[in-house]
Amino acid sequence: MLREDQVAFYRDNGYLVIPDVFSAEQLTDLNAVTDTFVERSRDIVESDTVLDIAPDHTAEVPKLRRVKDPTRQHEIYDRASRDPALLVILQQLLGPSIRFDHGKLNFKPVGGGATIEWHQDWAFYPHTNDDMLAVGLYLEDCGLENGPLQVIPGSHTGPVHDHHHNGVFVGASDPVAFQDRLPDAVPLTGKAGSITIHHVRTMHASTENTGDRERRLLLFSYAAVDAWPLYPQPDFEEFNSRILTGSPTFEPRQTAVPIRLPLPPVENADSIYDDQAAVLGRSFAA
Ligand SMILES: O=C(O)CCC(=O)C(=O)O
Repeated sequence: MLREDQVAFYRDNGYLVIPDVFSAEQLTDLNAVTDTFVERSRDIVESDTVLDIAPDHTAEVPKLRRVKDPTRQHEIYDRASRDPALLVILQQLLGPSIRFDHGKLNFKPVGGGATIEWHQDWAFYPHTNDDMLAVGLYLEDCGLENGPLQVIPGSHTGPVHDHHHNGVFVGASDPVAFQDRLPDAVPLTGKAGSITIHHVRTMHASTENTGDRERRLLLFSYAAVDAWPLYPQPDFEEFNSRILTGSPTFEPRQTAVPIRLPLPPVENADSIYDDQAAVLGRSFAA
């Protein structure tokens, strides 16, 4: 359980880091399965429905960027997304009724890894209310040199920034718009088994991995059951099948949240990496 001061910190700052949520045994199992996806990536030359590879990926030096929808790829990730200790924490932050939204497993291999530009998840999937957050589980220790997630404290109560460029949704915000806040950015480092939590409107980003250890970040997004997506419209049955605690509702809760639509998309974009390739303002070297 989170202490009261941790809950208050999250409400004020829009993020948290909690050590030791997952055990060494859970991490061993998660990493063993994850190794099999890295091995599998050696056989492909372009991204497919499961694996997203970087342009410089080769069989000899695999540059896997992401395992897509990990909870659908292996039950070990599904189990992690429903971990009882995690659910208790989520209920403290989101209320009693929780729906799993989506997941991804992002890598930053040794010697680089994709830079993620500043953005708000909310810009990708606005809902009727913003009781939504993302949990990041570090499968390996993640220090400053490994490209940890970075957040701008308190940005979850500010505006939803423009994530468009040339009239297209590029999934990144030009940092010129919030340059004064960049010095406040906090890197969320942590030992393997730690989790990061960021509110759906918190500005976040990450740089490349300059260390000698791979960064593996398993990301799960969750929502209060009564947060209804404005875009795209979900399949009601599939939507409700992802409820982890509580019951379906026909009454989405609406709050006064700022909204921008992630439309139109970049042509043929399949991930944030493709979206952000078209971005204008760059916070980090491309
Ligand atoms: O992998 C990262 O460092 C951040 C990823 C992220 O923010 C995203 O995929 O939306």
